[in-house]
Amino acid sequence: MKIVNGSVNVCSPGRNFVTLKIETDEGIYGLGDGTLNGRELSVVSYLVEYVIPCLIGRDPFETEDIWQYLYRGAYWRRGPVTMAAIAAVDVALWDIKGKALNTPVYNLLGGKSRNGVMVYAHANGVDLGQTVESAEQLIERGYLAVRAQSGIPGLASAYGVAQDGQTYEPAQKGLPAESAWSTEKYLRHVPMLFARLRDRFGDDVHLLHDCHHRLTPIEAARLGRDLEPYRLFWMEDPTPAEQQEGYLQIREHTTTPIAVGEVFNTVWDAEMLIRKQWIDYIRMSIVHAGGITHLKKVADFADIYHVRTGCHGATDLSPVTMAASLHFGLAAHNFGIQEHMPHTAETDEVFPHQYSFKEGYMHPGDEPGLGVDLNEELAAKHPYQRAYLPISRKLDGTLSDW
Ligand code: KDG
Ligand code: MG
Repeated sequence: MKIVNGSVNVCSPGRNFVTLKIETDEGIYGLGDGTLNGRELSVVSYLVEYVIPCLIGRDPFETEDIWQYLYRGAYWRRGPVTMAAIAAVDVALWDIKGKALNTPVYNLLGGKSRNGVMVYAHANGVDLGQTVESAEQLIERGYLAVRAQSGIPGLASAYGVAQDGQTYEPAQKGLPAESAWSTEKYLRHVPMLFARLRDRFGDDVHLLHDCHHRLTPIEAARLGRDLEPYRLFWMEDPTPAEQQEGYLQIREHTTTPIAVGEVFNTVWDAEMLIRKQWIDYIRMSIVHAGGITHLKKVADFADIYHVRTGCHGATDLSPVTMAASLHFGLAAHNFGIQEHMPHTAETDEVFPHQYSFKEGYMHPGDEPGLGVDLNEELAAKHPYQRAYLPISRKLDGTLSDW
């Protein structure tokens, strides 16, 4: 089998998505996601101008060699644009392999290690009461694990909290929105949220929280300690991880489990974190970390050090990535949990898919390949619109981590 064509679709059914379609001389095609929130067209240009021409004529079964060709062969390694483009190719090729062999992708990754993929959903509200209510609705819908984010008294907006009863979606049209941040107010408020949640829902539900890289290591250590009575499943992205040793400081002070990695691109971003066992969950995603080929290596490496997976799954990761993550999560031995932030109905229509949710678990379905498609006619009705993630400033105006 030979690759005969590659094309990139950019659409915006509620938010922007970049989808690569690779076609073969046998009529089989595969899809890969290359969406990089707020920087989408840079991946498009990388794929169209530099990557696709190198794929024509190649055997789509050679996922390892093609991955190495695109990674080592570029000389300029790593970075989110490069790795999202490589991921788009890699996932499309695994989709082709599955279809050609008439088997779901999870069978190519070792087969099922479990019956379903436990997912967590997002509860949020402008105050504690609304967040508890939102968690209750999710638990009633069958979720066994809930991430909770709440508005903070004295701050007009907070990460992960929807405005005016809308669904939370951070990227917005126009220039980047700005929000105000106060670590002090946040650190006072979050333990109250989890006290309320544990009190209301008891011990069985898994509770998670995302700090979104906003704390210093010692602030995160303090939050981890304050949250210990509420036994979180994880505290996510407590501090930026460019300086990996910051995580040692957190680890030395708290037993609250730590998750990080949604902005990582290769195993090298997490190598020390994993090897030193400073984290419990690695959250790298298939789309931003070079595809299934690379994430499998990361997971196998992490497995040796008791680190489990917890792949990023926000709405800016398209249904193609969601499907790929579910195949991966069904197969990986050290799977921990998968994020599930459901897409809008418009997005689900543009990307018809086999995956489904039942009683706290998701399943990728048993169709050959990934079990997800792209309705190009419908996609054309939702043209790309430039959008940015917000930025964040401290109360005195200093730019801080969003
Ligand atoms: O594009 C950025 C989002 O994917 C990110 O803010 C979502 O932190 C996130 C999460 O954990 O889902
Ligand atoms: Mg996050």
